[in-house]
Amino acid sequence: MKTVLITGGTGLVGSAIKTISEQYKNKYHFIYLNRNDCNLMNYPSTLAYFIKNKPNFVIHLAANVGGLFKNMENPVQMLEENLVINLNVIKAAHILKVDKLIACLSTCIFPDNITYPISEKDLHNGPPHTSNEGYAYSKRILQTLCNSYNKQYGDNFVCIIPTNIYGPYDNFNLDDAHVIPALIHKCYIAKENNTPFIVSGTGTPLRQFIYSEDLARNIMWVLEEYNETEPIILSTDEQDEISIGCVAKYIAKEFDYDAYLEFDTTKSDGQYKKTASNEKFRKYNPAFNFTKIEKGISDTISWFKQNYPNIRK
Ligand code: GFB
Repeated sequence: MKTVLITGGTGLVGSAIKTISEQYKNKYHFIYLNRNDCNLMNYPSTLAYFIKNKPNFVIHLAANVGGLFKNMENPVQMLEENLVINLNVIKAAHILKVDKLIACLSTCIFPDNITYPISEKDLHNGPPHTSNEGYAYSKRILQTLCNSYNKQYGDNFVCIIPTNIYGPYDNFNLDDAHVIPALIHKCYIAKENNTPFIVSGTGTPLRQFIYSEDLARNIMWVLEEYNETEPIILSTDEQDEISIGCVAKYIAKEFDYDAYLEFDTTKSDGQYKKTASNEKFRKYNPAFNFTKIEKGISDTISWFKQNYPNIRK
């Protein structure tokens, strides 16, 4: 049986892979690595862990991630920590001659001043949005690193580029979280205390949101059937793009929060939009059914309510 090592294995996407892994249990031995098992900031520890576990495949999800406000406040850590983690993991995967490694980027790393929709070829065609420079360049360098190992040594390192991800097992910390988990937590508190549900910014920015379990299925497809080494965007369709204000309304409805939504326009809107084309993915998967945002938010909120005492917050 082949071994699949998942770095960041207990995070949002790693947990989603675990949720859908039942169908693969006779085919792969999955290892869900988290920071307590191995410090990926330390190369000797990283290499030792890889040598001990001898992965055939690596799904590299581990990263210092966060929402708009965490990125705006911590560009140094978002750049430095991700650079170090990526250098260590990619080098160890090369040393162990893994059959395939999948590295996870994000559509926020594409140039900000661009003709939409974004496609894979645009990745390095201009500076990213100022709100997430540190993170964006650490991920662009990860793509260049994978490309360089493929060219120089013939490795099989592939980069996936998801849009904004949400789902169970996310980080719901009010300051560091991405928009959907942050608003779910805010609305929960507003409902509990009968206080205003405050959305940061104007609520007009647009985003494409992919449900974590859909992304997990897409990643297993990339592992098993995507034979290119060129990056691929994993995103819902363009017409599923939605405003932050609309997302907040779906969340309020799910909590039966019927008071007015308030928008704190002193807070940043970040990038107005980053509309991504999934044409390449659709060429391979014309019939893939992405979870509708209302259903995804509803399932995430059910999980949130059931697990509130133990969630990351
Ligand atoms: O998911 P998010 O934090 O990041 O979404 P980005 C930000 C959008 O949601 C902005 C609005 O327009 C915010 O004004 N928003 C409203 C909120 N209320 C809140 C709130 O309570 N918390 C947050 N976080 N946003 C990130 C990148 O960009 O995209 C990351 O910074 C990563 O590096 C991620 O790539 C996928 O979509 O703007």
